[in-house]
Amino acid sequence: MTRHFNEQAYAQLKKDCPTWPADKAAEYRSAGLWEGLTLGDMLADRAARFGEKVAVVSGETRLSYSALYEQAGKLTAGLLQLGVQPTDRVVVQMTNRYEFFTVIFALFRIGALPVFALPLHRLSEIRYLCEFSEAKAYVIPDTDAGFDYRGLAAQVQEQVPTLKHVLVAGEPGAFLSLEQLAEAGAGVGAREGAGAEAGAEAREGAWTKASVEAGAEAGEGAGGGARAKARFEAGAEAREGAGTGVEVGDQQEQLRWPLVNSSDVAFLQLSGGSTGLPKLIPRTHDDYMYSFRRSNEICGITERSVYMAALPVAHNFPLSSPGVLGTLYAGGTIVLAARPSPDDAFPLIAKERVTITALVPPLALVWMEAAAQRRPDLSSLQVLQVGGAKFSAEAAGRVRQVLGCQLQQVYGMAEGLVNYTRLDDAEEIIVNTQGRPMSDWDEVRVVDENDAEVAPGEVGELLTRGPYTIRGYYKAEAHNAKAFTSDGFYRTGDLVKVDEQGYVTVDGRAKDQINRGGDKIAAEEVENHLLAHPAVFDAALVAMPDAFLGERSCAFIILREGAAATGPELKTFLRGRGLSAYKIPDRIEFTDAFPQTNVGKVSKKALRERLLTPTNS
Ligand code: OOB
Repeated sequence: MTRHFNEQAYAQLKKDCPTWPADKAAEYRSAGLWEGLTLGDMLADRAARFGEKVAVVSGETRLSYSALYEQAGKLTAGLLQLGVQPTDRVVVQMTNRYEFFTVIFALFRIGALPVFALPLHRLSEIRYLCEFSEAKAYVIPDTDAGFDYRGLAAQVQEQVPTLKHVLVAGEPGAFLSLEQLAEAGAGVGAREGAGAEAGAEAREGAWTKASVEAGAEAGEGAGGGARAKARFEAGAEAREGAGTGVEVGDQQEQLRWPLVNSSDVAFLQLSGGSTGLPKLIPRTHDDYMYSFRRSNEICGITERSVYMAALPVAHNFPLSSPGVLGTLYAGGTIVLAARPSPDDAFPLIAKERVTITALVPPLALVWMEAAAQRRPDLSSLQVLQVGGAKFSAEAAGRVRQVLGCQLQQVYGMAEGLVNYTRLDDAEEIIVNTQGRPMSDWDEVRVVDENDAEVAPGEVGELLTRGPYTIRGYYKAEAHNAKAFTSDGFYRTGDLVKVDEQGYVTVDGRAKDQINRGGDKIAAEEVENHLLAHPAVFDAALVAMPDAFLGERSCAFIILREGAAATGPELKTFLRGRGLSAYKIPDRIEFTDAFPQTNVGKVSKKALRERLLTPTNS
């Protein structure tokens, strides 16, 4: 059993993930924003500190901090045994169940990268993610909401040769279950002689030590936690010294722990995107931990907080704003709702005394309507965060009265920047703005088409950079040159106004994307699928206003001469290509020609306007 770690893979990953220039990184470190700790360190430390306290509630399962840490440890050993190594990518498509945490913390500890897919993604998206990230493994639930992910995985594995393993939370079918893997891991960890092996492997290089150590630890259970705490504190001290954190400690200490650097990329998050193929967002341990640590301060998350994840937990909003990771950081309790419907969520809020949760605007509308009718016990709920898409001031103004809690608007992006209204802001600000940047270190510019700053209060595109906003997408050199300014600002594609206090109001969008109630659709991606149909000559996808979702999508189609196709046929065709349901156009319109801009491009603005004038169909 050799687990040689390939230094080349590490160098390649560094190349594929643009990161902060050295001077900025040093600044963020010396200011204490980046603490020099990894997500793995965090869990180990919290297990030592909070032990038997409940970390995650998921259906009938209640996992304590120690149990979570221990299970993640067993899985770490199991994954290593399977051959998962540092820098390997693993597509994680998990519904809201506790295994999400054991899996991602096991991967963090190895230094392998979860690639976060959403539960609604289907063959088209997953195949692409696996191919593009050259994923070694794919983690799924068995079934959810009547969908069998194992069937999807079988198809993906058939089509993506690099994909060696499919791991299943629940009934594995033809694959391997996480439970079996953890058992195997526990076996390795407990086996005598693991130490000897450790010695042998240690000689092979720093990274191999990680694998052995994880195995040894898995057998130790909560005992490892105390050591972890020491290391966590050592890391914090190191910050004051050299500033590199993980490198401190004597040889002995290093041998005991996976050598994952806090400045390494921890995972790849999926971008909403506006181009043909989805982009992957590399987030480091340092930057991500800063983002949820700071979010905790703003959102008042403490060890008494009970955070309910109603949205899919892998999305950046419930994951880190401050979300489930912020909650674990603080030693609070996470409650996983299988579904965000009032039927599922309201009883959970009452039973678990949930204090804070996050929703996209359409769900907030559904909750308000249901609450007005049913008068559920939401007395524990202090804060309702709403974000992901524009929340109308009209609806925002009703939250307090109808749900009896404080509203917090959240305007964020997986690329980094997150804006929050503050809990003590005046009602007028909370209702009418999307908040202000969470950090004084966030740099924000509002610019016109020529990148010139607009006058204060005027609408322009928001550009941003800072200690938790990426400097480039994974393996996307050409795209990065356009999506970032030469001095490293990310072009959000959002049209905003910023007032004198720095509060942001989202006013529209410059990017070619549809925001369907928080679900982002890259127009070009859907257009490319439509163009693959033999009868389609040209296609343009645009947003149409919708009272409930904010926006829905409409595809304008020009058919080839002599060819015929109906709307329903085209939708069936898209589904057949494995496109997930929310990307299937809500409406399809046939036309003879597209209106053009004065530079001869398709005018999506004119197409959107066509949808507003009932005479044009
Ligand atoms: C969140 O992240 P993403 O990556 O799914 O989407 C980001 C985009 C933004 O660029 C903006 O276009 C839109 O979603 N958006 C909003 C918004 N929040 C996000 N537009 C208007 N009002 C809002 N409140 O959606 C996300 C990530 C972290 C926290 C919250 C949301």
